[in-house]
Amino acid sequence: MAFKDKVILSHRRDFDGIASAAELLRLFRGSVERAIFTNPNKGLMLGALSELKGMRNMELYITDLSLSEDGMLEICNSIDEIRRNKNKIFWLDHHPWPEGAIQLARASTEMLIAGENKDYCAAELVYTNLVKDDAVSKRIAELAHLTDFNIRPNDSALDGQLIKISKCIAFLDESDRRSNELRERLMLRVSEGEISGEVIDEVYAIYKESEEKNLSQLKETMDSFSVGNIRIGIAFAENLQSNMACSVIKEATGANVQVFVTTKDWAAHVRSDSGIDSSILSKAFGGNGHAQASGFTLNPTSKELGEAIKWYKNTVKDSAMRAFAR
Ligand SMILES: [Mn+2]
Repeated sequence: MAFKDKVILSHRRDFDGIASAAELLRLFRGSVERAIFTNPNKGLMLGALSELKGMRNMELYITDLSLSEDGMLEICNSIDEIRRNKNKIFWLDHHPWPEGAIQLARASTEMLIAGENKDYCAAELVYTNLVKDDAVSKRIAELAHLTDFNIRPNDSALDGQLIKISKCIAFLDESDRRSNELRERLMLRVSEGEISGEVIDEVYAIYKESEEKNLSQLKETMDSFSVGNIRIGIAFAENLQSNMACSVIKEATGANVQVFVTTKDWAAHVRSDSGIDSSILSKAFGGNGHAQASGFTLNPTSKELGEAIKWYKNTVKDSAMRAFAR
């Protein structure tokens, strides 16, 4: 059987994940069975993979998702199980992978491009390794590079569009039906090489309503402290685009390391000024990332929001004292 259905499993929270899927959609036009979006933690990855258990004779493309340290074996077992149903697995990612993870995933995939890549984001890896020749996809990959490496283009109109679509994507980082439908439409729009208009305006209007509420929560929970030359700012909101939230924290506190925590999933998004390695802090909590952009997740025991935030702040503070004191 020559014809195979394609299934895409990509990163839900950022433009690079959506862009990788949009390129594959162009490449495999008409034969993409479905695109699933998730984030690289154990629960979400296993949940996404479990949706594919009954499928046969498909090619599964996993993009912009790393294999998380927590759940590494279970995730690979789940992939092996999918593979035993005559499916093929192609996995392309650029995040740092935990020790032993690449070797583990190698045995479960037909193609694996993984591990920290300081030059290329996932959409660029998809372009150079799979797409190879398509002007629209090339452009999509270039745009993803800008957002993923936090590079602001000189063209202010383009800058505005990238900020806007990134906010929309972060806002849609949920698994309810409405978010899934809007994200699907947004991916289709990107696959046409468009990053503005239509569904993006529609999502942005919904996002704007919630932004005000989230920004005031961010300001109310903001805190900062110093460890030597390093000033760390931390703040919380239910959901905001991470780069934007971190720049608000930086502006308000003067911090050169900014920690933004989304209380919907307790994920911390860490950014730092150049010359400071934010991943030192993230790694202390079992997270990962690059020097200027990293992340980790802590799970507060208290269900009460104020208590949980207080606990989170204290935990980060204690650990930052040790991590950056070295
Ligand atoms: Mn990426």
